[in-house]
Amino acid sequence: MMGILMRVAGVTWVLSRFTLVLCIFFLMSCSKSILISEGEPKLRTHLIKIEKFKFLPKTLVVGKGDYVRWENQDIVPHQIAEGTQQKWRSRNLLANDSFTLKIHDSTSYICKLHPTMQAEIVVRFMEE
Ligand SMILES: [Cu+2]
Repeated sequence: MMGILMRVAGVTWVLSRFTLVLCIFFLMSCSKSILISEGEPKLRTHLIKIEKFKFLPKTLVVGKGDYVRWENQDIVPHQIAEGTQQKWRSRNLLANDSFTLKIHDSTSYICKLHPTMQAEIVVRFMEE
């Protein structure tokens, strides 16, 4: 009789530990997902510097719907335009001027005033 009681107590103890470990894992996974959703806003603004007649970075990877802001850090004006079909373009950007655009598709672009300035934005698929 004592043997059976001891065995039942042992199994109960193991089960309770197992349940405790499961609860801890569950809580850890919950808090992690909450942190990720708070720490990574879905839409972001990315910066492209225009410096010494170059777009930096030359290739920028963004999420669909993110914003991109170009900042002209040269002393000469630049004008940003979509590369092949001229779907969009900025006004003339003077020194320290900036231009922001919401990005839905991958695109290549140039400077209308200095067409050798070329760069691209690549839209990556969201993992959800
Ligand atoms: Cu330019």
